[in-house]
Amino acid sequence: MALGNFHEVIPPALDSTSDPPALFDGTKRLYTALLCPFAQRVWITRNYKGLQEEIKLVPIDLKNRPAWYKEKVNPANKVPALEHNSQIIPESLDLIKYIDSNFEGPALYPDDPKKREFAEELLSYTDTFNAAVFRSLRGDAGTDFGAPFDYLETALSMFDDGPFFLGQFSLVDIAYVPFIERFQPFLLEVKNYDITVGRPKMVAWVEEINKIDGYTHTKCDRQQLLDQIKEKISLV
Ligand SMILES: N[C@@H](CCC(=O)N[C@@H](CS)C(=O)NCC(=O)O)C(=O)O
Repeated sequence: MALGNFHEVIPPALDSTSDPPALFDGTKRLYTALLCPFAQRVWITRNYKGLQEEIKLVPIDLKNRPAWYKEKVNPANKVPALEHNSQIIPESLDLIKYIDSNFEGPALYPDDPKKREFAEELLSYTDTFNAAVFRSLRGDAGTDFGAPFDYLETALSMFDDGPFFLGQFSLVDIAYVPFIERFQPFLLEVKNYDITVGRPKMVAWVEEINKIDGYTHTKCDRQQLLDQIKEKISLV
């Protein structure tokens, strides 16, 4: 799937001074934040399925959130959230599955039961993976940078019908890529650790995923990502 020449103009983020959109008027809206890796998962899914015209992006300024966002859209006050069929659907992993099942476009979840079972295992590992990397970045005792990436390298060896986690590109790749996009340059620049050394499957995965327009159109500025991780490490 290619976005071709589609060049999306991202609307400005809504903040505490902004009025809400015309909620539940039938418009499908993805409430997002451009630097949020969870929201990026949903943005990639929407792009890959060719839903750029159908699902409108509504960026929210997370540092100066509009009060109506919590009151009327998502009581958890987080992005991402999707407005669809008079409902709000939160939580990125639920949302990427929801969009895949409820909208047109190339399927991102295979039918093969073996692949589905592995997909569930990898999707449920994402939080563990992120937490493990953050613990190692903070230098917690008993942690090392390599272990979570070794897990992914082994996972990437499971199917040989393509370079992605389930062979072909899927929701699993989408769930991980925003985080790898952040961890890879951070580990390289700040910790002098290259996640691709000794991990040939990871090398191929990074190369191939960077050919997917639906993803590359969502990539963030590298320096902003490095600053974001630095901020998170000192906060957590
Ligand atoms: N588990 C949620 C996490 C979403 C999340 O933490 N989003 C962050 C931005 S990256 C957020 O909205 N934070 C605002 C807050 O926690 O108040 C998901 O997967 O969608």
